[in-house]
Amino acid sequence: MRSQVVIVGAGPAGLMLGRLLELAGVDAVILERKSADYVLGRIRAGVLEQGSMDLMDRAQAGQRMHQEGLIHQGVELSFDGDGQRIDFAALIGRHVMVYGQTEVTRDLMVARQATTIYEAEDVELHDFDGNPFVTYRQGGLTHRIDCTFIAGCDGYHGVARRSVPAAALTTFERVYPFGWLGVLVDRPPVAHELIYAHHARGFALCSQRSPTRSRYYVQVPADEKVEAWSDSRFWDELRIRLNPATAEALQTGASIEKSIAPLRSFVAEPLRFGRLFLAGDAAHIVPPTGAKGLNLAMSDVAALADALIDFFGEHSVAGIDAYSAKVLSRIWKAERFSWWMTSLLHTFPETGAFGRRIQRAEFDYLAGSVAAQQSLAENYTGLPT
Ligand code: RFL
Ligand code: PHB
Repeated sequence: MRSQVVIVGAGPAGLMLGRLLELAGVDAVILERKSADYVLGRIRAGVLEQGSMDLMDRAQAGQRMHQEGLIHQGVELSFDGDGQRIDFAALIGRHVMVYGQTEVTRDLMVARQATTIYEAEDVELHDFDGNPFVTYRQGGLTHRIDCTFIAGCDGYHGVARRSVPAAALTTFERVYPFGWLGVLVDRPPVAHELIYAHHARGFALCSQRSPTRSRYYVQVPADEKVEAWSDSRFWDELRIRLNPATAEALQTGASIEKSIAPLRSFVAEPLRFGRLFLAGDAAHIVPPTGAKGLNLAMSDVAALADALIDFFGEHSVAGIDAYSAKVLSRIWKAERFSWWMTSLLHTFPETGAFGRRIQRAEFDYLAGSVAAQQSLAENYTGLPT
């Protein structure tokens, strides 16, 4: 088989890239290791920036998002129970949308006309400095797809970045000594907007998926086991970390999903190796505190799609030559913001009482400064592409 582009990974990055290419008449096969149901079962991000909403529209996959997505004009920050609302609409005239990654993925799957090969095992990338091809196994047979370009959209643990010779790649990493324990529950959200809370016992986040479905997180040590957290232990801990009025209003119930995600900052450079490109979590990881991971994946593939469309349509290499430097500049700004939000809101055992006083001062500065709030709002709702 031959395809102009082979995309590895059918997460939001791979599916969006595939959709943008197919609408422009560039053929792209997607190879995904898991089944479609498995991909849809992963509960992850919940917040879309304006740029991601626009991209869903460009992909002609935005209809349900506009009907069911919840527009949020601000978020609430809380520090030891003291609240500060960040009013995006008033500060910078922008907003975000709460619409689950699961729904984004589903809408892109439904919109896609071209081939996605699910349950493709042992995907291998070959000769991406010359005449690239990709092999995979399915049904006991090895298959081969020749192509002009390979897009590695296969997430942090994927095969694409690992296929690059170590000497060609520089990586930057910070692993945090904690993770997020997340619970999904069919109960109305505790508040209209998201609440990001700092507490001496650790961070907590009140998020949501719909008017009847909520998503909550608490910071836990990196080595924590999910089995150690019954639903009642989770709700008790969450209540402690929220201010009393919010804790009182919290509607609890049986969890429908519970999992722990480690927190990490990671960037690989560069993002192009001959005819192989990396995009999304394959290229970078941010801690979820800034709600940036999915949005960065979307902005990467928007740039990559434009570059590939120019290559096939106009025979121009300008876009593919510029891709890595262009997206890395935005990636690092999102890394900085996500690190900063994480540093402000979590407890860091090693920084002690001094560290907590600095965090308190940062929060008080934010509460008293329109400029600081505007900076947060600008970053949270998404920097320009
Ligand atoms: P994905 O979603 O990991 O998809 C990669 C796909 O590649 C497949 N794959 C392979 N396929 C073939 N061969 C192989 N060898 C393969 N190896 C892997 C995988 O099965 C998978 O289907 O990466 P992508 O597309 O780059 O998308 C990135 C986002 O998923 C991620 O950044 C976000 O979920 C991060 N994130 C958030 N981002 C936001 O923008 N806003 C948020 O509010 C937000 N909250 C979160 C988050 C991530 C979280 N976790 C669990 C890490 C909250 C959490 C708790
Ligand atoms: C979520 O709803 O899963 C979510 C929302 C905001 C974040 C992270 C996760 O910053």
